[in-house]
Amino acid sequence: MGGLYAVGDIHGHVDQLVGLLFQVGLVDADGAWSGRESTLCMTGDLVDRGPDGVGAIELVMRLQSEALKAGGQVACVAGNHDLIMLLAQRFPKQKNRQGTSYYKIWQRNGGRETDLELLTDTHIEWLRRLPVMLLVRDRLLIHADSLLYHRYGRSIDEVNTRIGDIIARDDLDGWDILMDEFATREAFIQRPGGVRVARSFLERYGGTQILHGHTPISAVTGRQPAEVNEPLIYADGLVVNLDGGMYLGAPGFIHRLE
Ligand SMILES: [Mn+2]
Repeated sequence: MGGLYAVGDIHGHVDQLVGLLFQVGLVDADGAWSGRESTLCMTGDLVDRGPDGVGAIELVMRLQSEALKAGGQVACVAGNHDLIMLLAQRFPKQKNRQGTSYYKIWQRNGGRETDLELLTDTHIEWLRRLPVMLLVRDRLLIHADSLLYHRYGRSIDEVNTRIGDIIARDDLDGWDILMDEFATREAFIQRPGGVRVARSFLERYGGTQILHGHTPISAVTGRQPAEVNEPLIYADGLVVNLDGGMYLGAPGFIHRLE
């Protein structure tokens, strides 16, 4: 079995990601998967706020297929930015319960017009099928440090199926609720309660450690984004925040778990 690696929210920073992957040997000088049987976990938020969201989608799609052929894996969950871009693409004029159009919400959240122009049906289908939760080896991979997942089920399959249904059926009420839920964060960080919350989350969904993005580490620690070069491991080691804050100008990092 190869190594286990994880990276946080990319937000369109494709060149930076390729550079980081090259440093740890997961891609070669041409950017092709060279990680053999290794596994790379990604927390989602591939798009928005950065230069090349569609390029990030294409990179992850390609690395998934190259890794698979090599006996490795690139596991990626959907982040709220990936989902809101889907909404803006499909229902730009539709308004949420607060009366704001999805297009405007997406734009306010850092949506890039060029990404929407470059987005193809293949990208859209791939995004629509992204899971929101995965067990990778014994790590529980999610996007948000939030208990929103509880609302959708008691198992990984149930959560992925219920959220997948909302997306597949274009259930706009369901979408509204999902987007509101994705605005929450920091569920595992309170002291001392966070440890207990993390433990019960892991008991419910499985795994020994939660991997998440969504909340830049600099926002939690008060450090400068540019200084963040490692994950924030907290809640007695039960939770790993991988969001280096690339969209804030941080260098980003790849965390080796095994
Ligand atoms: Mn993010």
